[in-house]
Amino acid sequence: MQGRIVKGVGGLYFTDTEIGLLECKPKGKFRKDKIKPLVGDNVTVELLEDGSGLISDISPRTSELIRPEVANASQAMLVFAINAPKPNLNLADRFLINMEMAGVPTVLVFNKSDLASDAEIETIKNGFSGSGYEIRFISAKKHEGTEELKELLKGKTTVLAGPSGVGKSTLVNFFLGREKMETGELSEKIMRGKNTTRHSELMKVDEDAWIFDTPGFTSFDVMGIEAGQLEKYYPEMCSCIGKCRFTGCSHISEPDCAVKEMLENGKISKNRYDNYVLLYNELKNRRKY
Ligand SMILES: Nc1nc2c(ncn2[C@@H]2O[C@H](COP(=O)(O)OP(=O)(O)OP(=O)(O)O)[C@@H](O)[C@H]2O)c(=O)[nH]1
Ligand SMILES: [Mg+2]
Ligand SMILES: [Zn+2]
Repeated sequence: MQGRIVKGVGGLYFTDTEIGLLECKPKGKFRKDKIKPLVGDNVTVELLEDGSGLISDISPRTSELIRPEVANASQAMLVFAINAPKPNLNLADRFLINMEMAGVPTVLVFNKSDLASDAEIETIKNGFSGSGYEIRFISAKKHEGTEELKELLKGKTTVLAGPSGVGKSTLVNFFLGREKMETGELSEKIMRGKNTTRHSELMKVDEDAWIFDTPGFTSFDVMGIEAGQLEKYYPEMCSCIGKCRFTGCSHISEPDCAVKEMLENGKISKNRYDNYVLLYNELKNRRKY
């Protein structure tokens, strides 16, 4: 029988099948081969006598993310609040780079427009100008921009990701049309989420639209690339590759640099460029093991 893992808790995998939700364990061979089933996996399940299931095969994945740890997402929505909690745009770039590496297209969603000023929205827009990423400003609570966002789910498996307290689960509940996911207030003193969602969960919005709700994160490592490759993961820089005076230009202090020219002409935003420099130096100084 075929199924799809919708939730995993402590080694148990809840799998959506033609006969309903089954609690499944993976076959021993997976542990031996160091393969971990992921939420989102399409699997073959054998029904056991006690009514639970045994995962006997995992279909090849179209994508695999490490953070959040999900399989077969065809699109990501990176959710931040416009101002409560304040967005960390460096974290946004880290996430975007990882999605570029994983080959998963990402839409930027800035939530809580009901609490935001036009100036705050403008600052965020400018922060991503030239990047090519689609940005939506919405209010999950007041249902502003949410119907339009829901349109983007069609035909896709979308993973909602972002820090705690930005409204991912509130948005999921809007998409589902019911209060399935628990949501949590921000802590008042530090305006931060309380990590209400603890496990990634996959849900069906429609026959052809699935969404993952995922736990919030506060940090994000860029793994598996060298500083010199970072430019490849900034889409707006791609047109510059090879056009600087020096081969291997870091785009930081060299003269006649095509990227710095873009910065001067406003074709790459200061926000994106500054984060590039921070990440470049971080990758450069990372200890090699
Ligand atoms: N004002 C306002 N508040 C919102 C909006 N969307 C969500 N919230 C509130 O923000 C708080 C956090 O929402 P959640 O949906 O729990 O956030 P989350 O991103 O799922 O957080 P974690 O599960 O902890 O990662 C709740 O109090 C929501 O009611 C919005 O559009 N406007
Ligand atoms: Mg949540
Ligand atoms: Zn350069």
